[in-house]
Amino acid sequence: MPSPAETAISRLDELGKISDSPAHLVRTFLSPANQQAAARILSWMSDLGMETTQAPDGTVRGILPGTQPDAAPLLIGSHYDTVIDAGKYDGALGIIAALAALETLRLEKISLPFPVHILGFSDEEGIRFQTTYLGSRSITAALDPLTLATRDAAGITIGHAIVTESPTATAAPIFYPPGTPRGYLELHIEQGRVLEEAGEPACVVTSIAGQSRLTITLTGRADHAGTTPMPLRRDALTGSAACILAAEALAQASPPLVITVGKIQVHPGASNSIPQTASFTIDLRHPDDKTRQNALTQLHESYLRITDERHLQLHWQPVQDNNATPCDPSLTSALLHSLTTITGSTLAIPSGAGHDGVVVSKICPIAMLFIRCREGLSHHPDEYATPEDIATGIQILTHFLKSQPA
Ligand code: HGY
Ligand code: MN
Ligand code: MN
Repeated sequence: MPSPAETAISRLDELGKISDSPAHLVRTFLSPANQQAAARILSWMSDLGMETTQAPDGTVRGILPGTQPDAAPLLIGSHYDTVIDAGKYDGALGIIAALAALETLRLEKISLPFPVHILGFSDEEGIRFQTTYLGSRSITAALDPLTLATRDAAGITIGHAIVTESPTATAAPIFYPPGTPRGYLELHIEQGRVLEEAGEPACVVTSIAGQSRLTITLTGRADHAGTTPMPLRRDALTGSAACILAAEALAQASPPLVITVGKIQVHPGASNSIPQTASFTIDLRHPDDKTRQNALTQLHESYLRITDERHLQLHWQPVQDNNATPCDPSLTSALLHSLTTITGSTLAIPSGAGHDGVVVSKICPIAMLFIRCREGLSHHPDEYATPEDIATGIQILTHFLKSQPA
């Protein structure tokens, strides 16, 4: 009989093969693979005797009532969507490790004095709609009309996708009024190099960096590549190149600011036509919100200058803004106690990556546990965490659950 940690490894492998592409791992909001992954997670929750449900947005939940079913529940979860050409640990590990911790308690015949709700959020990465945290936002409040009107590359809105693509479009939402859960816990790979350099398997998280996501569109004029002299051109792509390098220069000059342009689309996209429009994404992050906002202002001013010089139109479209989010000190110190008990470490670090805890912190205290990942690599198919470190993470989660007061 495989141990809960061994089962966790095989489940990670299994989920890592559920993809919308034969070429690489990708699961996006309400995609067929995302729905298939949701069904697998629900079946694992049922195997644990959990009461399961799936929300209209695809978020899944398993409830283990404990000895006092009316007590405030502890939420443990992560997301089951992925980026494009993803690794199999980002998100999935948090859900699968939570299941393994509950399985461990079951084998030890321990019932907790409070309900545990395991949550699998349908969309955290925001790949299809560029809006992050859709799943966790949907458990804290109904998605607002502006969000529901957000369109994907095919022009489909989030609202329409839920109505036409969700297998549980008419299900009751999963919703927690503010203050009702006792806390939220997420185990996640670090996606950085601190643990590897410290030689530690795990650490707790102090805060989650704030992030701004925007879509920038430059509009010039299409023209003939062979007959248009350089001074007469209004080239949206070379204008974007200047803007993208300006973003890089701004971030390089002011660490730990980071700015990423991950996606660009050009029209008409013909090799012998001067690009008329170019649309690219900006992902800008900093641990301090004021510094992040100042960087955004600086970038906007430089784009106004660049587009003015090049006779281009600028459309500066904020998509989503999330402030830096501190983890709850008391929940985190309880998690730190479990970390120290199991590994001897007292390491606590900030997260440069975004996590669903940013949103869930609006309704209850949050805490996060990081697990070492090789070379800090993530959002990459070579993302890797060792079975030993995963087993250690499950042990820490289990110790934390057992140590929680009624
Ligand atoms: O982008 C992030 O930080 C996370 O992986 N969603
Ligand atoms: Mn991610
Ligand atoms: Mn993640």
